[in-house]
Amino acid sequence: MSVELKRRRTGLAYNEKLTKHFSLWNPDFTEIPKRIEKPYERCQQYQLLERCEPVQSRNATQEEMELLHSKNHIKILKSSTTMTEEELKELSQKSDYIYFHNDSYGSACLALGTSIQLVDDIIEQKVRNGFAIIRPPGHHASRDQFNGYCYFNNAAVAAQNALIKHHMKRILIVDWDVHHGQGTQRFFYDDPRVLYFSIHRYEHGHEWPNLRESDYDYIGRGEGQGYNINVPLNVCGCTNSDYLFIFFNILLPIAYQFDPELIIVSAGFDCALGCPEGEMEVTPACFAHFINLLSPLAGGKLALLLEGGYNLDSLSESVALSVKALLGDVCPVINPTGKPKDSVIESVLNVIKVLRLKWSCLQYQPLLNPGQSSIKTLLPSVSNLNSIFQSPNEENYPLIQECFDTSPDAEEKFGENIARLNTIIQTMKLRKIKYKLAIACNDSQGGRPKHEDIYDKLKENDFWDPCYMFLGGNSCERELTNIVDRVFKDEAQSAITLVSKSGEDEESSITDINSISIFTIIKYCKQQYDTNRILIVDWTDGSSCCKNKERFYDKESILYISLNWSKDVNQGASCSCKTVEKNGFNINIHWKTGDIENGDLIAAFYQLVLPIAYEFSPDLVIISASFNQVNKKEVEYSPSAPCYGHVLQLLRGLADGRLIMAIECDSNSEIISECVVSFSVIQTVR
Ligand code: Q9C
Ligand code: ZN
Repeated sequence: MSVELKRRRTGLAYNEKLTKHFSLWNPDFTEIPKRIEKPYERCQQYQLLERCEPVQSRNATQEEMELLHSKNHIKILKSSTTMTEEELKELSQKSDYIYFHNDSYGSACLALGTSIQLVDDIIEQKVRNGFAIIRPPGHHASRDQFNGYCYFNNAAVAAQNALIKHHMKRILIVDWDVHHGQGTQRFFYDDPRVLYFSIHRYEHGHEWPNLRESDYDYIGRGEGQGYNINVPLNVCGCTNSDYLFIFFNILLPIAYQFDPELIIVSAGFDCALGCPEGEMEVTPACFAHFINLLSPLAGGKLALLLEGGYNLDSLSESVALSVKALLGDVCPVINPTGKPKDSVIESVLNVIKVLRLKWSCLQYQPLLNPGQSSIKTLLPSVSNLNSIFQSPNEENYPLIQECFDTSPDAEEKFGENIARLNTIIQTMKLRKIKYKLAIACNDSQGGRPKHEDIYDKLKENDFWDPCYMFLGGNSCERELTNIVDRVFKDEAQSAITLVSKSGEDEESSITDINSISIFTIIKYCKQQYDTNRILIVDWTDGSSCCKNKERFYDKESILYISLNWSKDVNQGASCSCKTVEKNGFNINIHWKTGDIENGDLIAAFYQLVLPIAYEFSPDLVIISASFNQVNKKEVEYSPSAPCYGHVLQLLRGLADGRLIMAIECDSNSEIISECVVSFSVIQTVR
């Protein structure tokens, strides 16, 4: 196997020594050794271990600990190694939600070193991305403070190490643990090189760690202003819809504009369905979608470090599905998304309100008037502040601190969530597919690249992946039904077919031919596979919307979104198509040639295509594409080929990865290879 192929593997870090640390006086205390054993076991059951590259677990060096922690802090932790139980108890009571054990130092040291190692391996391209199944967690630890089961801040130190040792300039830390990572926030509050983004349960300050600084208006300071983003969740029960809403509206646009070189995820699964700490309802499969959405960024350099997660079943399932997503497996289908909660909308609008001056990608949002009734700034009144927020100098905590809400309402909801979780886990259907991509190349049809051309191009660029499947066909129609069969019979995740202009027929435009192919595909899918909902995304040139309108108009089972290029600059304005017709099942975005660049395409996807597609929840996505406008001299601006690769990667999260792409080609094997490469951004499916 070539080095290039090897470097595209996913790293997995685990060490059973990390199970040694536990609470002596309350062995069932939430942060228990099983929290890493069970997820690792689940990965094994899904046969993921053999597909990953083991990452060396190692202890952090003194120097590494000192990157962000004080000598005194390290000394105290080290001294706990030889303490008696009485001494351990005494020390534990000085910190909030912390217990000390003789192995706490050893475990914390190993968890930290392993985090650094994983991030190093990703930066040095030894692995493409990776997951560290570690404990104790880290994001609550600050320079001089043990807090919330955390001793060393794994994510922050790994990021600092990447800044210092690898001279990284832009690192994104995404913290989806249900608690605010106040430790991480404090380290990088003034630093524009590290963008800290956290979604957390806040309840207007009533949720632990009860800090004023966890609210949305803490956006960083000085040079670092705008590089700290808090999305406070003021209600429980937030779902996939709420989280994806936050991803599409804040995280992803800003991440795109920030353009990180590396992404570290403080991956806590206490926001997952069934976790009693978070009382949120993100389903395990949704984490795969988070990863898929982030994966085009930073060249795929994504390091997930385990933080919280206290329901072993939901934690294990979520971790395993995350690792699968890192491996490039298709994302399991999630329920159609719906309207986010009003409270979440309010938080998102508040975040946009304080950040829109800094991040121009947010400026297409309407300017918010603070007096507007829908966007309240619901900070607690001043008289309340002391009773809600923690004072920093508290120094005496009970030895056994309660964790879960035991009110009857919460108990009942908890029971429902567990039942739902169990159903989800038991009925989880995962597509197991040998080939990543079926490519239809019928050499007998003139006017399009032969499969050898594509093959050569891929090899030239070291993108060759043994998971491509080349198909022929005696006729156009046979070829199309063939690729549909491959995709629905789970032989290939996705498929590409090259649609060519037949002969020299001037009357029928290329666009028409593509439409005919799509019709063939749709008809066959409905006949043979009983598909209910098909999403068509069309970015061919010309005004195909006007023609396709008639054809795709009949049924609500087809959602047609076109991002259309008009060859004639004025055509966009004068085209007779309305932007949205037929109850919203036909959506036309008219673009003028030369006006559009990468940011516009990305914005259209985050703002329109993806939210609508996730709500529609198709069982097949058809992409009708042409790339004639890419790389053409006469066009001043146009999205680049890799940018199209990115949006393809985003669409791959839908329909269990069932994507069929019909590309119009005028013999440009270069661009087609580029497309094929975009399906290989992540490593092989085997
Ligand atoms: N519900 C991590 O998840 N419990 N630490 C607060 C209020 C403390 C969490 C109780 C949670 C510490 C890494
Ligand atoms: Zn947490």
